[in-house]
Amino acid sequence: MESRGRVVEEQKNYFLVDTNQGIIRCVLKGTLKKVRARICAGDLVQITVTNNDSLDGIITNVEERTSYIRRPALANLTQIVLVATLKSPHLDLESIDRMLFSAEAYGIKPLLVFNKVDLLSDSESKELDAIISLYQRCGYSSLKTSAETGIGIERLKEFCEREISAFSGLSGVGKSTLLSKIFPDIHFRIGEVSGIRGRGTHTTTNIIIHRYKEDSYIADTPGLSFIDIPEISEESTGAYFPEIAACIGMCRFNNCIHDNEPGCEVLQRINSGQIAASRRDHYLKIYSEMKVIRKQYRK
Ligand SMILES: Nc1nc2c(ncn2[C@@H]2O[C@H](COP(=O)(O)OP(=O)(O)OP(=O)(O)O)[C@@H](O)[C@H]2O)c(=O)[nH]1
Ligand SMILES: [Mg+2]
Ligand SMILES: [Zn+2]
Repeated sequence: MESRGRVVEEQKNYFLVDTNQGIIRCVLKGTLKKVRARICAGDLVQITVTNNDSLDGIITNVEERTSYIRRPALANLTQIVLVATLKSPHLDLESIDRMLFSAEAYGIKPLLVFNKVDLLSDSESKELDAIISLYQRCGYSSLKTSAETGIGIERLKEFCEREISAFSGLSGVGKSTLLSKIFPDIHFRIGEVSGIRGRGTHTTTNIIIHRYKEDSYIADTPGLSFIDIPEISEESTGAYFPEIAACIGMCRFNNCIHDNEPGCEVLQRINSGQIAASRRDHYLKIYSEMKVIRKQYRK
């Protein structure tokens, strides 16, 4: 019987495919084996169910993807939930800007979630509101949550509807705790170091996509602090900072990198408070890194 579904887990020799008949354990059709590396969690596939009782099948075809990130290998993500905290761990704007940049370059919509708001004093809450408005001006939506008191959890669930999401953010910001609020029946490791280093003694952890609702999935990606930096030219770095991209064509020099050039529109907007200096600094840092990466790439 033919069916269609989504790969929700990649195991050593099998792919688990979520279909309307349930989870089918599939192998790859011989002719697809050479593209095996390209099939991963999130892929939409056509399958032939070979045994209705044991729920076994064969993947016969893979549909074209709308997005793909290499590490962690995930296909068709539509949303990256960037979890951050003002306190515990301390807010790191550079890591946020790097993750926003990667999400933009991969063409995946980011959502900023500021967790642990229960820990904030009044003045710290104001500080957080200023950060949220900084990102609002770049066009990014934010959500304030507390997995401790439940603030914002219902809204977070709404934001995950009809999306394929992955949670990302520095260790300790509360990704697993938030996921456990969305999926009360699933065990997530909380308060344990799950980063690359901490994973040493464990067997390789699979990337699993949990079905949240019809057409909504959330990827459980242990230790996902950063997603891969995409391979782009350094000149296009600014295109993935929306407020810098908005200045394209407005600087005096058309090859302006918005460093210290005369007649730079970005600098002018920083001076007038429309663009945050921190965003431009992080953009410049990534720009020079992309330059180095590209040089290595050319060698
Ligand atoms: N006060 C408070 N503590 C929280 C909140 N959310 C999570 N925590 C605590 O923060 C610690 C880290 O939470 P985790 O969910 O393990 O963090 P993580 O982002 O999954 O960390 P890694 O898996 O290492 O990347 C745990 O001790 C949680 O109980 C919150 O909203 N408020
Ligand atoms: Mg975790
Ligand atoms: Zn400029």
